[in-house]
Amino acid sequence: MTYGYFCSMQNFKEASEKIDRSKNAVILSHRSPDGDSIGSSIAVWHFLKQKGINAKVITPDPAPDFLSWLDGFNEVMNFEQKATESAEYIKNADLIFCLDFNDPSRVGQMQEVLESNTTAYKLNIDHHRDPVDFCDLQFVNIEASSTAELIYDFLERIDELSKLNLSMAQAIYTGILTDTGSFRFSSTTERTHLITSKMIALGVQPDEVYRNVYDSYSSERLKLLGYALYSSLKLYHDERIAIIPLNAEELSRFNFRRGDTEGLVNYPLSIKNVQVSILLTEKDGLIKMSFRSKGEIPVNLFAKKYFKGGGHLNAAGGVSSNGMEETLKLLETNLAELL
Ligand SMILES: [Mn+2]
Repeated sequence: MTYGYFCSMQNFKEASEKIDRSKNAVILSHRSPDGDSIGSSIAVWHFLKQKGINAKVITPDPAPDFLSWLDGFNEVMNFEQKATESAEYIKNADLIFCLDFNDPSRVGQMQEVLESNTTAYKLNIDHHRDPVDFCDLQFVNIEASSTAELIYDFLERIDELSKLNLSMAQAIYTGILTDTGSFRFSSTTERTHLITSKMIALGVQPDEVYRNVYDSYSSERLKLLGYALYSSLKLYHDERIAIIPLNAEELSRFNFRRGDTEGLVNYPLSIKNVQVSILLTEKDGLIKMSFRSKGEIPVNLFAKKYFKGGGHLNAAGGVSSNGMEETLKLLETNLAELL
């Protein structure tokens, strides 16, 4: 494995040659795909198609509807609905892109077939810390705002920036927009804006992307947001920590659909003193947890210690199989560690 931002140019030369020789590629991303994983995948898909390579984007479970306007979204296949067909694609691939995840277990049920293909050239492009060694080339920069930003960097290193077109630019822009919380997280850098400006030069219209991504909610989603903030939000330690617990019954009351709680965890951070925000949602008997923090509070370490999770300093995830009540108790007992 070659790990790090500064993979040698020799590594990129090899990657470029492998891509040129490839006939069948698959592009995989993590469970509960988001704007960054789908945007990055669709950008790479357009690139490979231009190279005359058969390419398929496969996600472990369905991609959220707010991305359906992206050119290529309808071609995305998901393993949950088409397990056999997806597995065939992965088995027959001679080139595999693993985007926006740092550990093969993040692809859920696709892990086995991904690992059983030992002949494909595997590339990992990602920005999560502590990557597992599982690909031939791991182009990982934990300081990058998003994997989408790294797709641009990757194309630059393999000298393929000339392939960028509007569809790719929209996909990359969407990945950056959603993973930076609309350019407001600390991961937003000069480089982020530089790449964004190039996407705009290619024809991306920021207001149009914003409307497509954020102004496409159902009325039920907006009511769920209202309910979560009015009824569910709890504040602890002088309003320095916020928790929003939503159980399965509450979610179904608002006809919950995949993606409906996306971004919800960020709202409590707008309260003056809140340093940490935690969202708990119940699905299939599991409690899914999202953590956000301001400044130097490492929610990834907390998520790892108690909830089999991980992620970034200011944005992490975790999971609990102990039910809502017990999970809340465990959280409340240990919250002070976060301050
Ligand atoms: Mn990402």
